[in-house]
Amino acid sequence: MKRVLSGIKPSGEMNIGGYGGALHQFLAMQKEYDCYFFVPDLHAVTVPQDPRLLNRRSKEIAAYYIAAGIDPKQATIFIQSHVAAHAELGWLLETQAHFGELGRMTQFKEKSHGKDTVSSALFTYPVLMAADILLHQATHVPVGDDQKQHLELTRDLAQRFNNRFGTTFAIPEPIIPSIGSRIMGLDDPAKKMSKSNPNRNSYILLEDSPEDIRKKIGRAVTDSEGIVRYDWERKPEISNLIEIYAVVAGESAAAIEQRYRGVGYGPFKQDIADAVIAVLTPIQRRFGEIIASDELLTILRNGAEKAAASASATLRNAKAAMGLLTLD
Ligand code: AQP
Repeated sequence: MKRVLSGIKPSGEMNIGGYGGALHQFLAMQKEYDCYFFVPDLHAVTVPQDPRLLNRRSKEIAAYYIAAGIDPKQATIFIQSHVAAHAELGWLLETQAHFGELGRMTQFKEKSHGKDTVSSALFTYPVLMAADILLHQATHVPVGDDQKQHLELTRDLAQRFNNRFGTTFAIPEPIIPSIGSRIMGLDDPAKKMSKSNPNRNSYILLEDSPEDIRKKIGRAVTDSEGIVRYDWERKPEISNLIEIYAVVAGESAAAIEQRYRGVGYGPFKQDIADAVIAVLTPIQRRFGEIIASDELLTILRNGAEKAAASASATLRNAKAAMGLLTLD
């Protein structure tokens, strides 16, 4: 059985970066795989969070999963901290991870850069991510470009553990979408579109109004050439806009390039805004219904129960393999 596990951190409001790199991909996967989509709140707290906002955002991310079309009858939707086995396996895997390899993680280097102090949890974050994946025996993990290195570490840890203690974990394969795996900031195509960017014009939120979407895309940086071409090397600003357009319109970059041959950036940007609005409007409507309903909490309760059941055998096997005393 092919199983997928993935999630979006509740570290800020959801934007179309996470939609393109994750949520949009989840939708395509739910029919083909046994899917576990979770809200990694334990990952969010590796950097300071406002407790009240974290609480609300965790619910919101789960509501966006459903509003975008994840069917809770097919997929298991849950909050990471509701299944204690994630933290427990995280600790066991930390005993197998090397200090040096964690220090080489690009995301850690970026997130700790220029900070006087960072939490030790930020340093061990990729090990918890490995635990999330291995605990549920995920065979496939959809990841954005930026998460490739963490998945490589997950595979290394699984292999190291299996070699040392006997086969316990499935070795997961990455699924990197050909389009949407890197959506960069609207203000700077060298930086990933991130929830934690303080510049609100750098991203389009899933909750943005049509007016805000038009404004933000209108202000998105371009070059002065006036040629719509998909070429990340030479035209990162335009390539990023094509990437966003391709995700929301379900078209290839080549088809978009073709259509805007000889047309300037004005109409191109207007059409992107229309396409983003067309995708987000129904999601926003459903989100409004779900977030206000009791159904969401029922879905999360059921999801946590199912995820805990799926986790228990692997956790027990991992503990027993390491020689920890078990009573069953
Ligand atoms: N801009 C993006 N382009 C493509 N994929 C992206 N993802 C996130 N942003 C982009 C992918 O979405 C999944 C969930 O990511 P996450 O929210 O758990 O963590 P993140 O990548 O750290 O997201 P942010 O927005 O940058 O959060 P902050 O600012 O809090 O660190 C992942 O598969 C990710 O690749």
